Amino acid sequence: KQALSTQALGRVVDFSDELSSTNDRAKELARQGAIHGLTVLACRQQAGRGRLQRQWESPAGGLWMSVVLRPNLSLADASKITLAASVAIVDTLQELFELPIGIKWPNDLVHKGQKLAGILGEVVGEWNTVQTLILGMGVNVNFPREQLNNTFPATTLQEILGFDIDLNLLAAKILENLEKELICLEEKKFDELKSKWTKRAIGLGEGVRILRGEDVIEGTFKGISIDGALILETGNKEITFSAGEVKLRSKKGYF
Ligand code: BT5
Repeated sequence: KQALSTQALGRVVDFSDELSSTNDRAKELARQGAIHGLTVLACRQQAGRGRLQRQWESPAGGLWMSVVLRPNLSLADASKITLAASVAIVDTLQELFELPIGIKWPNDLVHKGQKLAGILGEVVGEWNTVQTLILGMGVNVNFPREQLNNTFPATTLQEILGFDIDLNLLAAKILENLEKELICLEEKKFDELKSKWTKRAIGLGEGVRILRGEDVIEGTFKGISIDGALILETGNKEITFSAGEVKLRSKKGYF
């Protein structure tokens, strides 16, 4: 806590050795009236979750963190908050270790083609009435890559840096950067966030494939729209895709 200079995020911490999922714990606390910024941390998750009920492997030594957010924003801004979380983590790793991390739309943080971190935003209840978002962030930190299943490309900070780092310090820096981004969003300054996000985006300006169920749509990845959707140019028209419905693939096959 000494290292933390936020106003709200992480001022109250719920810490456990083991949880099924920090997002589920944060949801439970949110329903009981948790304040904005309450942060749930666990050393390990037994049932960490990705998007669309995918599994998130969470051995000891990772940063498994969920923040209860009750921001002054509308439901349409929910996807911007996950973009803000990506930028906050990327900025933190740049500031602390000068590590260049790319963002694979919408929310995969990637180092040399291998996933280092993921983000899961979940709305609790009716956003329009209670305005609560649970923002889950998972970063592979102090454990070797071999502790994860080898069916997907992944890496850890220990693997990249060659040493272990202080998880509390990492959490504090991420929360500080996230709070700055959230304040910008509440002040309706989406452009700054968008340009930071765009600078790190993998595959921007290139030919990509969008997978939507059985459909494959090819085009050029032009950017992100005001609500965080992907803009694809095909022929001479532009189509936008929101994060929940599709997957992004490179035409060159590198992601
Ligand atoms: C994500 O989902 O990337 C969001 C992950 C969010 C995890 C945090 S941890 C704290 C909080 N509590 C939770 O329960 N969740 C959040 P998605 O884009 O669906 O990616 C999931 C896919 O990533 C899996 O299907 C695997 O292929 C791969 N994967 C699983 N565990 C991984 C890991 N530790 N590192 C890298 N890739 C992983």
